[in-house]
Amino acid sequence: MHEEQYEKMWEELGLDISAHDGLLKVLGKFYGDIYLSQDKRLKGMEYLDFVLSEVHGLRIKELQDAKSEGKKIIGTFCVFVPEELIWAVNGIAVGLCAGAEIGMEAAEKVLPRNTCALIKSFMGFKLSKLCPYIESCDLVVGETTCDGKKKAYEIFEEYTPVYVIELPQMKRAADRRLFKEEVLRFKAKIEEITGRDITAEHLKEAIKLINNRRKVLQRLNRLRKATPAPISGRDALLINQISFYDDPLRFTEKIHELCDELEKRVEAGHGIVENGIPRLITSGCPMAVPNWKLPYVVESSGAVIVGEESCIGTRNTRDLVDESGQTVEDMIDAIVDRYMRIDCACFTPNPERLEHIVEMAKDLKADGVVHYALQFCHPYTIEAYKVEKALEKENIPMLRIETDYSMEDVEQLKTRVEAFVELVKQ
Ligand code: BJ8
Repeated sequence: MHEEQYEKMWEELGLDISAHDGLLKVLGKFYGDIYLSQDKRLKGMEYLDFVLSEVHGLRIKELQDAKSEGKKIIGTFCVFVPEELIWAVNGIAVGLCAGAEIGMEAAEKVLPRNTCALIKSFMGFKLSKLCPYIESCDLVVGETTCDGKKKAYEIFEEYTPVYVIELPQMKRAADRRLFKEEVLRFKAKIEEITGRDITAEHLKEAIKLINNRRKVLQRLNRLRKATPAPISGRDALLINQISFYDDPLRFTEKIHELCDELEKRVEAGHGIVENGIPRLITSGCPMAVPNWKLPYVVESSGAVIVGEESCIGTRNTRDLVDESGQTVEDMIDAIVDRYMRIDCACFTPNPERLEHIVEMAKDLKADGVVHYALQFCHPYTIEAYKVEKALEKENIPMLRIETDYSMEDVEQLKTRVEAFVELVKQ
């Protein structure tokens, strides 16, 4: 499709065309500097480069075509939204990204300045008319995770249709009951807006579809145990980021191809870096597209990232939905069980996350952990204390980073990360 045709599509979606052009230019330059400059990239990354180059083009066109066939597009901001229900009614779930600084000024007109960058970003994208994904959505699904998101959705719904799922804050039997009720309420909502009932057959297919996408990402993670690291953390993060909006069937197929290539590289003992380069994992808040700042800083400071303990990472791919259920009721229970295992810092207490981080660090032979939290994110900035203690017990060093989406602190971050890399080398 030609650029002019895309422009027509963006106009029809109501985007601010000149601001949007500016965004695409910045994104292209940023991507070139951070991604295309890497050595020894896998051939399979070409697919990801293509998807990203068409992030506001081809995929949006696909969504528009699906809409004209009567499909509904449902946007989400959190991995707690059980997307299987959306796919089961022949809808399309899209993880809305919220990883750019753009639109902050507009966002700060309705939100306090000291709100986390992720929340300001989704508000800014909407208010500045910059995101074709948000504009394509028939419904955006929010959730009561942190206070910031919960309250921001009340404002967001003045601009776009929003539906909020109540999420418990603890994991007792009563909390599971509450969440199950919420999943059923969401099921009814999705059925209402699509005019379709969720059948056992369709739900089963949807569970498989999304499990398969999780399985290929698990395969990718297993391959990253190899020494030397066969893929950069930046590329692995990008793969995880794209999983939120690409077609799941195509994505799974393409990432399996990439993993085949990776497997050969591992068998040959080749890597993206030299042997002996410190291996780090990042842990904490999700890094949404195009938030590549920290991975770039880490990987240009003499280390390689071998895992992401994050919702755009293992927190989203670790657990599968049990596929043995035969009735809708069985499958809803399996979905509830799987989602209640997510170890987001919004829960209290949250010991599973600490166990998972330690387990991951050992499994991936990581030399250290970079704890990443967005400024003003209370769940993750506060939980960093417990994470540090848990890692300390295992003699695994941790660096605590609090930042936002601006580039102003890059040099300062670099100095701190370089010092940490020196420390873990000893
Ligand atoms: S399950 S991590 S995707 S809530 S960074 S907006 S927590 S103040 S993103 Fe999240 Fe779901 Fe949890 Fe995952 Fe609030 Fe913190 Fe901002 Fe955050």
